Parts: sequence; structure tokens; C-alpha cells
Amino acid sequence: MKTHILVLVVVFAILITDTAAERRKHKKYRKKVPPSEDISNIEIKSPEEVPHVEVPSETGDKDSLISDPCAQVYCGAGKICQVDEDDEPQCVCIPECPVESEPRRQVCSNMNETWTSDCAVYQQRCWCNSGDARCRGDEYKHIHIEYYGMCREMRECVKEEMEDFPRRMRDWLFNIMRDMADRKELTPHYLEMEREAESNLTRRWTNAAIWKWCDLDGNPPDRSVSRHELFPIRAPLMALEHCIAPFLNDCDKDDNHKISLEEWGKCLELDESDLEDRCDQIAGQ
Ligand SMILES: [Ca+2]
Ligand SMILES: [Ca+2]
Repeated sequence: MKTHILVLVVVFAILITDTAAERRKHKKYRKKVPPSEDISNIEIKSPEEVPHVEVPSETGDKDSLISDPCAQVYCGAGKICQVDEDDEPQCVCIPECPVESEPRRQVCSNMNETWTSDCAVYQQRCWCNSGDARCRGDEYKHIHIEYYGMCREMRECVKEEMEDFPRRMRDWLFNIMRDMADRKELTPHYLEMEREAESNLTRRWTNAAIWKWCDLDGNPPDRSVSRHELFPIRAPLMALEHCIAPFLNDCDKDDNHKISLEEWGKCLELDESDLEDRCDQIAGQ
């Protein structure tokens, strides 16, 4: 999954820099994605609410793993499992986050504050939700990562850029889908859709859009993409592309914090009649 997201970021960056050239050429061509130093340094994490699996120590033998009450316990982000005095497993706030000195570990929160690591953000949220004195205030109960890297002033996405953004986004989605097909990272179902997109120009953008929407709708797969589910594309791309946040916000036309396939198609300026739910049942599980 991490590799997929990294691929998305690299392809997106390539697309941004190649847009002008592509416009001149018209003709599509396959390009190998060269490694980009800056972008490959971006560390991509899973969505924040995905439960962390506490892996039992490998040094323990089989019996001790079975008897470890924490062995099968899943604690959320910012928490670890500890055994209490009654030998019962408890999820507690992570006592200490690793000391991070590298700037690339920094994250910017939704409160526009730079934190040393994602761990520090989740730890703070855990403290606030468990009444710990180290909580900075009630508002930190809902703190989350807005994007990776230190907080920066986001350039405003001007009207002309916003108008051009759906086209760039469609291009980007198709290029990622093609790249993943080349890497044999698509399920047979999505590979078939990719082949259809290659051979049928009217399906090119729609198939890629449907695939990405299905791909994002995974937690839970309920045929709508929540703000949380957008995290894998929003957080890593925000540092590179200042129009991504306003674009995604704009997609949710009825403001119910979820993006339906219809809304997704509309904001990508696709023909509604071409859009149909073609999510791979297997991939959604
Ligand atoms: Ca969903
Ligand atoms: Ca909506």
C-alpha cells in the first residue's frame, strides 16, 4: 500500500512538470518514471485511523505469545497495549514518541501547527481523550494530520488554476492506473478496466476515475469516500499541489462530508451517464 501511494506521488509530480510539454504534443506516450529525489524522500503513512497492529516480540516463544494478553489486541494510533494489574490488556497512550530531529518527519496538523512527528500528534490526541494533564486543550481532542512536512503558507489556488485542475486530475488518475497496470499491481478486474481505457478513449478518464474512487473507498467500503478516506491522496500531495485541498473540498457538493461517485464524476467534469459503480468486490474487502 505504501508503495502504491509513493507511486501516486511520483506520477503526480511528473505530471505536473510534464503538463506543458504534453499539451504541446497532444499525442500520448508512455514514459518511464524516473526517481525524483525530492519526492522519494516523502514518507507516506497509512490513514491515521487505521488501527496499528501491535506485533508481539519475536524473541518470545510460541507459548509466551499465546499467553501474552496483548498479542491479539489492536490499539488505535497513538496508543499501545499494556497489561494492567489484573493481567488484562489495556490500550494506553503511547508513553514516549521517538525523538525526531529530521525535518522530513514533521507533520502539519489541522490546527496549522508543526509537530515533530505523526506519533506526537496521535499522542496528544490520546492524552486529550483520556483526560491527561499534558493535553493542551479540548480542541486537541480532534487533532489530526493535515499534511506531511512543516506547516507552510499555501499559495492560493487561483481561478484559472482551479478551472484547469479537473483535467490535470483526470490525466493524473489515468497515468497512475496505467503505471500500476505496468507494474502488475492492479487486480484482474481493474486491469481489465485499464485495458478498456487504453483502447477506448471515451472510457479513458471515466475508468480511471471509477477505479480511484473505489480504491479510496476502503475504510469502510460503503460506496462513499469520506474525508478520512481521502487522506492517502490529500496529505502527501498537499505539499506539492496547492489546488488539491480546495479541489477535494469542492467535490462534496451537498456538504455531507462524503463524496459519492456522482459527485466525484462531476468534479472531474465527466459525463454522468458514463459513470457506473464498477468497484472490485475483492479489492474492497
Ligand atoms: Ca467509504
Ligand atoms: Ca457529498
